[in-house]
Amino acid sequence: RDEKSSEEGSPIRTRDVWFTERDDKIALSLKHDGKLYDVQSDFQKVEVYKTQAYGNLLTLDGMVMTSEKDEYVYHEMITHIPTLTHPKPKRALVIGGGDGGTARELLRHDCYDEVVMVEIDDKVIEACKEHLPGIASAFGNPKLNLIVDDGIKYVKDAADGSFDIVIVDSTDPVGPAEGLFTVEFYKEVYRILSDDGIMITQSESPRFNSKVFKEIYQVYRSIFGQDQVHCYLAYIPTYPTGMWSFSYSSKGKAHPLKDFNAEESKAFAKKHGLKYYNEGIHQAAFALPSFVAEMIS
Ligand code: AAT
Repeated sequence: RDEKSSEEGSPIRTRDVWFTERDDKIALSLKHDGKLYDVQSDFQKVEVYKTQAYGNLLTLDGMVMTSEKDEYVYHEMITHIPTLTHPKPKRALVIGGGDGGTARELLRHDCYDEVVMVEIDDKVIEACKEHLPGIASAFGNPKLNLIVDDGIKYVKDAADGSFDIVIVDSTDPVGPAEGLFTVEFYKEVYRILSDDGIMITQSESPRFNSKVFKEIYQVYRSIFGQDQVHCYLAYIPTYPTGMWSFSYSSKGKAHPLKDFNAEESKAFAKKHGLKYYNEGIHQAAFALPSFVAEMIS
C-alpha cells in the first residue's frame, strides 16, 4: 500500500496492491482491488483476485489459471482445433478444467452427445461459479456430465475406446496434477481413445518450462508415434512469458492441418463470435519458431 500526500498536505490513501506469481527467476504482477475468494481446499489454495487489467483472476497455489479478459484464447484453442479436425466427435472427456471454460467451448459444437468433465477440486468450481460466471456458464448444460474426482483414477477405470476427444486441461506438474504428466497416465488416455481419437493437452511454455516441454513431447511420441504428435502455440498474456503451447496427438488418421476445412472453421468462428480462433489462426498456430521446433525434433 502506498501512502501519498495531496498538494494540501493531507494524506490520501491510494490502493497499490499487487498479485505476483513468482518463479525462481521471473515474476508476473497484476494490480488488484482486492481478493474475492480465498479458500484452502483439500488440494490447493484457491483464490480469486479482482485485477484492474484482466478482470477477475483465478489462481491456484499462487499460480495464474485463468482471467476473465484473456481466458478465451486458451479455451478456444484447446477445444476447436481438435473438434474441427476429428471426423465426427460424439463424446469428449475433459480432465481438470474446473473453471468451465473448456466445457463451454466444446458444447458450442452440436456434434457432441456428451462432455464428461472430471475436476478434482470442487472449490475451483465454486469459486468460478461465484466470481467468473462468464467462464463457468456451461455447468447447467444437460450434455455436461460433471464428476468431482481425480482424473487419473477416472481414466484408469474408463472403458477402451470410449472417448473421441480427451482434453487434459490441468495445472502445472506440481500438486494434484503431478500424476498427469507421467507415461502411465498418457498410456491410459491412449487406451480410452476411439480409433480416430485425439488427445489435447496444455503443454506449458516452451520458453519457461523448457524441460517439461521437451520431456512430455517425447512421452507423447513414444505412445502415439513419432508423426502423430503436433505442437501449436497461442499468445496468453497472463501465463509465464505469454507464449503457451498445446499438444495434439492423434491415435488414427486425424491430422490438424490436412483435415482442416477453412470454410467450416470460418463459419463456426463467425456464428459463435469467437474472439481468438479463426481459420487463419488454426493454421498459423502450428507454425513453430525454430527454437521451439528444435526442442521437440
Ligand atoms: N481452464 C484453464 C485452467 C486450468 S485449471 C486446471 C484444473 O485442473 C484445476 O481446476 C485443478 O484443480 C485441476 N486438476 C489438477 N489435478 C487434477 C487431477 N488429478 N484430476 C482432475 N483435475 C485436476 C489450467 C491452467 C494451466 C496452467 C498454466 N500455467
